Amino acid sequence: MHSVVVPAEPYTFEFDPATTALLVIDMQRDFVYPGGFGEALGNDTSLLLRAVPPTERVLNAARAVGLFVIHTREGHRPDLSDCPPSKIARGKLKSGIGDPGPMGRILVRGEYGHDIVDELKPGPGEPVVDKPGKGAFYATDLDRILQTRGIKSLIVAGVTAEVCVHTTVREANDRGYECLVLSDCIASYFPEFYEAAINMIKAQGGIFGWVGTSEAFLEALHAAGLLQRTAEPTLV
Ligand code: TIU
Repeated sequence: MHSVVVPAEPYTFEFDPATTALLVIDMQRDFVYPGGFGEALGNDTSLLLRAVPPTERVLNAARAVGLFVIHTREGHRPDLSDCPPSKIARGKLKSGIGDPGPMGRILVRGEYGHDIVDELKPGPGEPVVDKPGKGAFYATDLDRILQTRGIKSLIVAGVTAEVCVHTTVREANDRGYECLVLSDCIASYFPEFYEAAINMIKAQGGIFGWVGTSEAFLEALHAAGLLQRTAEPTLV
């Protein structure tokens, strides 16, 4: 059964809410705020914040219509026993994985910076998958969780577009999941990589999946009769 139809590229994305999950990738303070891993890598983190408000709208809508919601976090055990030495060494960073920072030890589980931003805080019954790598399927039980729920399609949001989002969408695609990536709900430190990441997903007939907007996704939920329209605050 396909009851929701979303205008998307390269063509319409159709999904059954019963077999679809919203996957929110690595919306962690360590990436979107200064003082974390993203800034330690030399990036301007402000570019990532623009994905938070649309993702919050999508998350609220997903909860309202009963979509399964899963969050991921990139990070490591406090003793870094699950972190490849190559990952720690990469970049020759002055301050890197495991080092203390203003939001706690960088990319370490249990630290303030490692956790998900307040706006997108996981709710009850929403699994949080902690992953040591860029892809959310690598060395995690994400596939098991999705299979157990009978999930076939993924609505994807998160950061960063060309790193953890792309790696995860590629992994998901190879496992047979159909992915709709919401373009305004993903972000990159590099505008040119953001564009390329989106283009690479939808090119060649949707070689990795589909690309749509949060607005199109929300409108599709309305059109399917799953989501009530709420009065938007009017400007006076
Ligand atoms: N550096 C960068 O763009 N991303 C990451 O290191 N991890 C994620 O994308 N989550």
